[in-house]
Amino acid sequence: MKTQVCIIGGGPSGLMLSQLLHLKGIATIVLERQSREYVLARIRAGVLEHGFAALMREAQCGERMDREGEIHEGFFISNHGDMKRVDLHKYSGGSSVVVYGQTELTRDLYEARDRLQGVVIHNAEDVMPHDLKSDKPYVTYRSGDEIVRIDCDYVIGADGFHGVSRKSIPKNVLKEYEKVYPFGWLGVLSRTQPVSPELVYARHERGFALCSLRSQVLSRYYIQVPLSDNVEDWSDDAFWAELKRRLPTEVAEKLITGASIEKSIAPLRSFVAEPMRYGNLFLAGDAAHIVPPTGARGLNSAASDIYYLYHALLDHYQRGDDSGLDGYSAKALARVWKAQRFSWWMTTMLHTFPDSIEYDRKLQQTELDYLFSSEAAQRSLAENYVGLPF
Ligand code: RFL
Ligand code: PHB
Repeated sequence: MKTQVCIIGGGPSGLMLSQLLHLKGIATIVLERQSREYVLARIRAGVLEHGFAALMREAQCGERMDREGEIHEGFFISNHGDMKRVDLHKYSGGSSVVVYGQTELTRDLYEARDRLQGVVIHNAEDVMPHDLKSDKPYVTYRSGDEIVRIDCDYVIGADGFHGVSRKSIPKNVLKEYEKVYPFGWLGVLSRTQPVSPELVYARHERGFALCSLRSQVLSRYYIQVPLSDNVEDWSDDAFWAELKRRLPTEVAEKLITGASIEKSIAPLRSFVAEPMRYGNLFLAGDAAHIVPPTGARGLNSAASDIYYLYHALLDHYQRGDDSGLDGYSAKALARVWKAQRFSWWMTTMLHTFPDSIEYDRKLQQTELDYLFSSEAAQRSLAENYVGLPF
């Protein structure tokens, strides 16, 4: 097989890039290790910044997001039960975020790919990029007993944190920065009315908690748990009881509980790989960087990579201009590191660290006091949460 751009990974990053390029007449093939059902069963992000939403519209798949997604102009931070609102709209110069699940967004992208008869190959095993430093790179994968080869101009590594793309860059070329947090988030999805129309991020000595939502009938809640905990340790009843303990009384009293329809633990980690290009391989999204979810930045950082890559590839194919491709890694990383900084700051301010000393806890408290006493600090938070410009 032959294509112009071979994309490894059929998550939001890979599908979005494939759709955008296809609309401009650039041929792509997407190779996805899992089945479509598997990809669509993963429950992940819920908050989209406007840059991402605009990209969805440009990819001609924003219709359902615009109809069903909720615009949020603020959220709450509770500090040991004392709840204050962050006015995103006021402090970001009129911006906001869109609450729309990654699962729904991925479904919309798959449907858009189907409408244009885009090629997405599922259950592609042993995917392997080759000859990345040459101008004739290719990707192989296994389908049953058959090894299939795809010749291409460029390979995009959009295969998430555990993918093969980043691992195919020689160790002496790649520099990896990593910070592993000593806790995870236990998340529950339930078919219940959300406790609050806006998200509630709660700091509590028992651990962080977050009240989020997917719609007015679907809630998403998280609590900080030690890394040693297993999902099986947590019955629904134990989860609801612990969540209530960490929320302000007036919120906990209103909480509607129900059976969980998904329950999972995600470890918290910050990670960046530099550079994001090796020869004709370009990394995008979680394949190159991940953040702890506290700042809702993960998917939104993937969006800016895709935006830069899309324009760089357009410049190459339409005008023979390679400056965008040459500058991709540096440009993407500049924004990636700002998302890292913000996610680290939110995580540090709101979680309970098992090894913290009294001094650290005093600083956490002071950080929150300062935040709500300073318009400049709230402006900084809002500017980052709604998304820095691409
Ligand atoms: P994905 O979604 O991991 O997709 C990569 C795809 O590549 C496939 N793959 C392979 N395919 C072929 N060959 C191989 N060798 C392959 N290896 C892997 C995988 O099957 C998969 O389908 O990466 P992508 O597209 O870059 O998207 C990134 C986002 O998924 C991620 O950043 C967000 O979910 C992070 N995140 C959040 N981001 C936000 O912007 N806002 C949020 O509110 C938010 N909340 C979250 C989150 C992530 C969470 N978890 C579980 C880590 C909440 C949570 C709990
Ligand atoms: C979610 O709804 O899954 C969610 C929302 C905000 C975050 C992280 C996760 O910061």
